[in-house]
Order: sequence, then C-alpha cells, then structure tokens
Amino acid sequence: MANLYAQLASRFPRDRSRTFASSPGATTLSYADLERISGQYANLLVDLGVTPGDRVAVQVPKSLDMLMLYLGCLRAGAIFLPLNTAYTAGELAYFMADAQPALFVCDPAQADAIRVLADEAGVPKVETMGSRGEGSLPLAAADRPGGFETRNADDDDIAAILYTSGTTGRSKGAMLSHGNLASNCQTLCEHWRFTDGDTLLHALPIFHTHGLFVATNVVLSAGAQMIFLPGFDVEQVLAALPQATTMMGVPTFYIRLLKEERFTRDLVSHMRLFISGSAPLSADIHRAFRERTGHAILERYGMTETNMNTSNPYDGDRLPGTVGLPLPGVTIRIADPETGAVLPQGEIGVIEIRGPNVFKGYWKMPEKTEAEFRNGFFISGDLGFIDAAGYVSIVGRAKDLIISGGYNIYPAEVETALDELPQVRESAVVGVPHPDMGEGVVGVVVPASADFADSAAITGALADKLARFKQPRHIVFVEELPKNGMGKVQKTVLREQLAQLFQ
Ligand code: MLC
Ligand code: AMP
Repeated sequence: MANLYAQLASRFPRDRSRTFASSPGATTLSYADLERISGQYANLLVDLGVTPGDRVAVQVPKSLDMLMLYLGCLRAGAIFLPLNTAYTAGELAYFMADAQPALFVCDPAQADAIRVLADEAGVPKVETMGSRGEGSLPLAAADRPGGFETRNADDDDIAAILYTSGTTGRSKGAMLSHGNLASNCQTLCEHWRFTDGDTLLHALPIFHTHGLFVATNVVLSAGAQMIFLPGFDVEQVLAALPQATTMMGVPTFYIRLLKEERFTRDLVSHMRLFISGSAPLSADIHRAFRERTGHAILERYGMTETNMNTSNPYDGDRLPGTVGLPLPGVTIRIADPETGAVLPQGEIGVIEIRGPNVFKGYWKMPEKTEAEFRNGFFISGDLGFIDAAGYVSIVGRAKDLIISGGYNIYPAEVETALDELPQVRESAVVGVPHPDMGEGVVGVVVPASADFADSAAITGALADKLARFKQPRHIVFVEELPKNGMGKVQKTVLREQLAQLFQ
C-alpha cells in the first residue's frame, strides 16, 4: 500500500483551509498548515541526516509541534519513537542505548542533562522542542520549505516504536508498521462513524497508542478536527465540551467528570460519542454516566502491540463491563494459558489476537517476539471469555501488571528498584482498587532490620529511579511475605489484605 501519511492525506478535506486542530488560547492549525509544517519537519530531518529507518526519539511536552514532527517522521520514512515525559534519566539511558536514535528531541529545560546521557549512549544529535513552539527544532523547521514529497513505504515498513514494560522488568520496543497503523485507524474511523463534521476533544497524552494513534490518526482519517488540550484538566474539559462532538479517554477521565455537578446532560447534549479504553471501565461508572448524560460510553480494548482489537458497537448494545466485539478484520480466540489449546466459547482463558493490526515484533528481540506468538496469534496476557453473542469480557490478567490511570506499571520493575535499597530485604508490589486511578501501586516491604519503618525514606530513594506514576503510593512494612509451597509470593493474598487501602 502506501506511507501512512499519504493514506491519511488522501482523506484530508478538499478545502485545506478547514481546521485540523485548535488549542484554546493558543494555536489553530488548518489542514494546509499541517501539510506545510509537517513538510518543513520532514525537510529538516533530511537536512539533519536522518535517513529512512532511523529512530527519532522524542520526549517533549504535549504540543501540536510534536504532532507535526510525528507526521514529518512518517513522511521522511523515519521511525517515530515517543517517550513518556515522566521517565527519569535512568530510564532514558536504557531507551537511548537500546533504540540508538539518530536524533533525540527533548524539552529545552532538560537539554543539558539529556546531552550528557546522549553522549554516553552514543546518540549523535540532541535538539529541543518546548510546549509553545520554542526550541531549536521548531525554529530550524520554520526556515525550511513546506513542500516535501512523502517517501514511499511498504505496509511492513516500521512507522513507530513504542516502548512497553515487560513482566521481566526490561522494556521492549513494539515495532508498528505503516500497514498496522493505517488499517487500524481506517477501521476505527468507519466503526465509530467519524466524519469531517466531527470535533474530537483531545486531552490524552500523545506518547501512547491511545492519544497518538487512536485519537489523532482517526481524526486525520476522517478529515475531522480536534480541540487539543495539554492534558486532562477538568476545568478545561468542561469549557471545551460544548464545542466537541466526540471524546476519547481513560476511565479516570469519566470518573473525574462525574464528580463535577456542572457535568450535566445539557452540557453534552450535542455530543455524539464518548469512548473509553486503556483500562477497565467499571460497569458502575458506565451506568452512572448513562444516568447522568444519557450517553452509553463505548468501551473498546487495545494494546500497544496490537492497536485496537475489539469495540462495543456504534449501533446496538454497548454492554457495561464488556469490551465488545472483535473489530472487522481482527480475529480473537481464547486459549488455555498453559497448553495453548483453543477453548470452547464461554470458557475463561488468555485472549489471543490476529489481524493486520498486530505489530511486527519487539525491536532487536526476536526471541521475545517469538515467545509471545502462538500459531500467528499474539498472546495478550489478558484473561477473558467470549459470550454467546460474541462480546469479549476481560476478567483478569495472566501477566503481573498494574494499570493506574491508564498507565502500565510492571511490579517486577518496581520490586527490582525496591530490592536494591539497603533498607529492604525483600518486597512485593501489588495494585489495589483506587477510586480515581482504577488501581493504586502499593509496595509491601520486609525491612532489612526489624525496627525500620520509614516509608518516606523508601519512596524518597525511588524518586530518581522510577517515573512518578510507577512509584508506590503506600509502603506497607511486614515481617514476612505470604508465600506458597514453591516460595512464590501470593499476591492475591496481599491484594485481599490491602483492598481497602485507598478507599
Ligand atoms: C499522573 N500521576 C499518576 C498518573 N498520572 N500516578 C499514577 N498513575 C497515573 N496514571 C502522578 C502525578 O505525577 C502526580 O504526582 C500524582 O500522580 C497525581 O497527579 P494528578 O494531578 O492526579 O494526575 P494527572 O496529571 O491529572 O494525571 C492523571 C491522568 C493521566 C489520568 C489524567 O495519568 C493520564 O492522562 N492518563 C492517560 C494515560 C494514557 O493515555 N494511557 C494510554 C496508554 S495506551 P505527585 O508527585 O503530584 O504526587 C494503551 C493501549 C490502549 O493502554 O488500549 O489504549
Ligand atoms: P499497553 O501496554 O499500555 O498498551 O496496555 C495494554 C493493556 O491495557 C491491555 O493488555 C489490557 O490489559 C489493558 N486494557 C486496554 N483496554 C482495556 C479495556 N477496555 N478494559 C480492560 N483492560 C484494558
């Protein structure tokens, strides 16, 4: 087929003066602006010596410039590699060494520290990009011509790498191809009936699948527009909602909106669609939202490695507590987690996925990639079942993973950081119910000396090691961890004991 950008551009509105994105109090970009600025970034990348297949790593605050750089990378055939802004220096050092980007783009405020890391990792170029158009990269791009002939790309050429943590603690770069991304956003655009009359309220981060590929690519596929907010701020969202027709969010967005009395049926009477994903949306929130607004939130299920897999229907029943039906072109099966045998309808097992949406593998980790596929199906690590009507429900996880406010946290990584501390003999990290974030991270620690109980010393020592969202919100000291006969920590027991901690 073609470069993802070219496929998107073929569906841009004929009238290029139409708005692509507006940020209240800041920039508005038309589709003509988008073509020109993404072309300027593509020309700049070429001038900087970035060649097709090179990685461009980007850790900058959310901005429309960052989106233009994403599109510029697609056009130039470079691999866009966005990084969570919460990552610490230690975490970044790993990504730099692993991905070996040709260019690292960072927040101007971090430039000095990043240059040191880049030197150590052999990353040849560091440029900066701030949240309001400042920084060396936007400045240099502004001098470049806007015309750029988008490079050809094959379906299997890699468009982006997104790092996802692993159960063993080492992050893996998921390689997503032009074909993966193009097929998924086209499917979603049709499935969710996006048209050029839509305005999406965009309050998600753009370094993850949800805000970057689902939200942005769907808007571009429809030639629609978006209201682009720097993040989820409830005041800004309430103010922007009356201009929007659709919204995508993690469950925390909807939990927070429901807390506001000003979030009423009237405020959203013109809205067409609310979509939720990245973490389980409780049936209670689904019902409370419907009662308040008259809207049934449409829940869908996806992963970094697979883009979107299932969705509740646009027409028809959006069943609370389910993630809906497989998307067109996507096959889902339920397998026995141990043997891999495909299970009969209705039985609980691990969800496996096949389709044009499924990624091309982990960057430089062929064995890991192979281990996560079974007969062409990607093994999600999520546990679920399919009902008689074909709806998929997720009931748990075979992988030891915590999802907090839509961010994934692998306990193994946090346990490793805890166990390295001299005050800690051993630790176990679990997720327990949290009213705002879905799950909250708790560190259960057996101290090295029996009378040690200084939780602030423990959390303080993690501050530079782990991104803030991964750090335990509570440290609980115990004399010993509950273990089974094999010596394995019984996390279910800990989760039960700590279930009320955040309530
Ligand atoms: C921020 N903090 C978090 C957090 N987000 N801690 C745990 N979990 C999170 N998700 C930290 C902050 O640094 C802060 O630290 C403290 O928690 C409280 O912050 P807050 O002000 O309440 O948080 P806020 O900035 O409002 O952010 C919450 C949020 C945000 C829910 C709006 O996390 C968010 O936008 N989440 C979306 C994530 C997402 O897009 N996931 C998609 C992944 S793709 P301190 O120091 O002040 O205590 C994927 C595939 C798919 O999963 O299917 O979509
Ligand atoms: P990530 O690695 O950030 O892509 O996270 C993917 C994981 O998020 C999936 O494997 C699921 O565990 C979870 N997830 C995504 N959408 C949903 C959903 N609608 N309901 C429950 N879990 C979800």
